[in-house]
Amino acid sequence: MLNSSFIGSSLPTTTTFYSKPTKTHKHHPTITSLNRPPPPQNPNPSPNFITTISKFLWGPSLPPQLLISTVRSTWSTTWQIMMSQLAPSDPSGSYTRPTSQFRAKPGNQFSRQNFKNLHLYVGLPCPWAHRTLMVRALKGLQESIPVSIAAPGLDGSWIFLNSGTRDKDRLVPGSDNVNGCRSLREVYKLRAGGYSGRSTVPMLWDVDKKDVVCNESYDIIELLNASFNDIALNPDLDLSPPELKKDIEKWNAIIYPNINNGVYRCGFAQSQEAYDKAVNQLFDALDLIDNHLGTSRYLCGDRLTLSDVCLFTTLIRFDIVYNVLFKCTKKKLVEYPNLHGYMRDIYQIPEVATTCNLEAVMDGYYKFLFPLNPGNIRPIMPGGCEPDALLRPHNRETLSVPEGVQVYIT
Ligand SMILES: N[C@@H](CCC(=O)N[C@@H](CS)C(=O)NCC(=O)O)C(=O)O
Repeated sequence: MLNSSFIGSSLPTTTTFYSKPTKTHKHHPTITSLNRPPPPQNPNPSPNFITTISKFLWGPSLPPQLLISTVRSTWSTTWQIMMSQLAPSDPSGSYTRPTSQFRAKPGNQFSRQNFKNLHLYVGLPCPWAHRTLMVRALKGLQESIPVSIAAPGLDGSWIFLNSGTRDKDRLVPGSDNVNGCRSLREVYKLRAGGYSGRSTVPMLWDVDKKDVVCNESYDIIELLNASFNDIALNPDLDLSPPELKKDIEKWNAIIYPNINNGVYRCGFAQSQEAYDKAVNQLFDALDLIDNHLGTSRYLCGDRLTLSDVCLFTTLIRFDIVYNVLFKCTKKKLVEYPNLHGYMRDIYQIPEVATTCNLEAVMDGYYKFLFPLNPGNIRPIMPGGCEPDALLRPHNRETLSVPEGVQVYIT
């Protein structure tokens, strides 16, 4: 939990907070081997079983050309059908992300007085949900806005685990703590008006009215940042201060289409042209930001903002997932000195690290985005992405304003 000495205005210097990893970091719970065997959930039939069946049907010498051409055309058609469900595209084959149905902006659509008892639904692999967990932790809202963490089910929907294990140091999937539902779809359906759309995370739920308040991540992080200061343990932290709003908007306009959604546009592209366009835009944007971060600690200068939160949740998934599964192959993040140091700088905020369950991220993407990884094999964790490597010194304090000046707090 965030305490006032962490980001409070009494903090003497920022170097305490962003110091090189200390013993606490060394003992951080996320330092577990990420290459340990995956959980015993295996959706694939045994290879021996498949071999026996195919030998029975075709004998030991099925002509490989026939096998390949038959499977190729059947698989391509099935793939197109699955992708049109998973990732709708425009006529050029470019992924078009469906819009969120429940919006809430601080002020106009959301008035704090009308909401007393809220609950957050998330899934750990999801970068959009991760934003909300980060802002909730940084603002110290963990006690007042509890969370239920869904796991990806084999059909790609979000489910709750009855036997959810508890881990006091990091977030793990578990049960629905407020409605007792078995799936997120069931929760959405509890609302008075019913629901037939996509049951996505993150989702902010009104416990008293049994209704969805919002399922758009950027709206939720704006709300968490600005609308709950009466119950936040860290109300002085403003991740979107008025004087930086224009800068934040400018960065968001680069980051969202080219990077956050850009990696999905690479991975879900259904034509070569769509992929080429997306991948070039992605790496142009990464190059630009890497260059900017050579002289600026965060995107908007010395203060962490919502733009950094949004960029971070894509960067932390980059080398373990997007580089491989989504074919974002031009460079690995570890090859970008400034971006990689910047990512480590943010990761080393203790409240941020507790929101990063990288095992759950890898399991989620490789096992459940089945159309992109039909064999369901989870690749090994790249060495540079183990928590030990993420805790390496970043030395980015030197980019902040002179020592002794509090740069984090208004
Ligand atoms: N625009 C939404 C996107 C949320 C989203 O796409 N979430 C995915 C997980 S990464 C999801 O829940 N998908 C389930 C589905 O589409 O059924 C946001 O930013 O909150």
